[in-house]
Amino acid sequence: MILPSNYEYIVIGDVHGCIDELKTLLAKQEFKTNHKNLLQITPKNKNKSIILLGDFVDKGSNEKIAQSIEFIYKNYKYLNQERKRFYLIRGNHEEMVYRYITNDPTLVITPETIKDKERYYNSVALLEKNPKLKELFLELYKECSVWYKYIYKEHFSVTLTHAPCPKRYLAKDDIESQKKMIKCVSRSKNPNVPLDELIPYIHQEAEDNQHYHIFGHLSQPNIRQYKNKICIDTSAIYGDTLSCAIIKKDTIRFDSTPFEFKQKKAKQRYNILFDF
Ligand SMILES: [Mn+2]
Repeated sequence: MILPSNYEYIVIGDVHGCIDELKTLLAKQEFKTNHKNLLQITPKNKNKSIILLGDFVDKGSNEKIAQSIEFIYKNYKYLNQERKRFYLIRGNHEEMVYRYITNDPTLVITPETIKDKERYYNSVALLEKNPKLKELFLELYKECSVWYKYIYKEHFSVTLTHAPCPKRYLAKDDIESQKKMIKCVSRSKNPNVPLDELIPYIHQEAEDNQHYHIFGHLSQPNIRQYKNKICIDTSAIYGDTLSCAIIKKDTIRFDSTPFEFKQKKAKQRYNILFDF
């Protein structure tokens, strides 16, 4: 899916229920919410669009996940009235939550998957007991794309996906490529492998050019960039920051906002990307 290059894009990393931080970050980028929780279009932001890079559900508290879904739903509808201003990219958490709540027949239920559901996908239980919220989520899920690409003239482009993936799968629409753009090999299942060994292609394929790949998924203590590969998941729900990349013409800049402690932070051990 190609993005029109005459607009500016605010690309936001893994939200995981950090709704307060999402609102703060958007306000810093000229999108302020009104008393109805709607993002206001003003002369300052009329040429800007918002893109969520996936994983807006799970890990946060039930209250904050519910608020996130409601906020995203309502503003997705509201901002996209006259032109598309709000885009969603599918993360592995949206994907798995969708599969659980729709009883996907290809998802084999074992003691292991039941444990995973409680441990990693806490939105499932929340949506199962709240049919109205579940409807909103299902509608948002359908609106998610697996990738977007921004192209500015010949020399500059940015491909956006939730997870890092080998170059050969990028911006392709077959089922295998889609899977690769949504989730890479699991860190939790390979806890003792350094991240750069677990996904070596990401630094091996990095190039010194202006054809960037921006992704999230791998929570990091800060924005990690190596040549044209950039990870913007800066661990908001783990108590660090929520970050965005701002694409304007042929430039990329970044902004972040700290965790606001309005919910309990989740626990994790870092595994740093581009740690060489
Ligand atoms: Mn993810």
